[in-house]
Amino acid sequence: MSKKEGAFRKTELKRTEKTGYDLTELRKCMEKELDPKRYEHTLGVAYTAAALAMRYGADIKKVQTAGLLHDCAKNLTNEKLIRTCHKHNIAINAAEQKNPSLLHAKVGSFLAWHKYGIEDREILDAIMWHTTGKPEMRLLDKILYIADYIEPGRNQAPNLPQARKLAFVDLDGCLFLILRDTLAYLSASKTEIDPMTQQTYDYYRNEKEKGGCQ
Ligand code: DGI
Ligand code: FE
Ligand code: FE
Repeated sequence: MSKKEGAFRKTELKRTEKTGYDLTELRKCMEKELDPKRYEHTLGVAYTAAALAMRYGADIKKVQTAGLLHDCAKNLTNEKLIRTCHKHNIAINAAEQKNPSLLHAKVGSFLAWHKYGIEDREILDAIMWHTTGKPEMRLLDKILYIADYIEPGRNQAPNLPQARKLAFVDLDGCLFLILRDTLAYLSASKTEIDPMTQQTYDYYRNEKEKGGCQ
């Protein structure tokens, strides 16, 4: 790996002809970048996402990549998150202004591209939307969103046993359960709700009512 010169000097991931880049290398980068608990969570998300990819026929390497990188901006301070957004023209909405930690998803997606050299739009999008979700999520987006919530290290959320089981039976049913519980939690804790979190919930509630979820 090259020495860091600028704050976001591109990390040179070892690339192989067959795989494009090496997941082991990416894992080592995250071990250096994140605190031990966050790194454990990251591994949990990557393996849970891989299991879901096996179940639903998604690309296993892509979901592991998204899982490994999804919280790569989590150790940045609020100031650094905001500075990074200003420097690279990443828009900050009112909810993010009030609660800058929400920006770790957008900034994480940016760093996955700019620092870690991931070019796959689907991976970058999954990272971008992993906190709020978004309407019309792709399979990869849903897998990362759900894996982040149910990975083995999580123990706080209500209905975790149900969500964990449902994830392997009914992906959209599980997605809705998580969205519903997240919104209930946010409403109860009276924190700012990002418009995208609300829009995602409304979209999937509507889908559920139409019976359009698979
Ligand atoms: O980064 P992680 O902790 O692994 O997980 P995450 O990126 O899903 O972030 C989880 C937190 O984000 C969780 O406490 C709920 C919160 N969150 C999700 N949507 C919103 C939100 N917080 C606020 N304030 N507003 C939102 O719309
Ligand atoms: Fe996150
Ligand atoms: Fe996470």
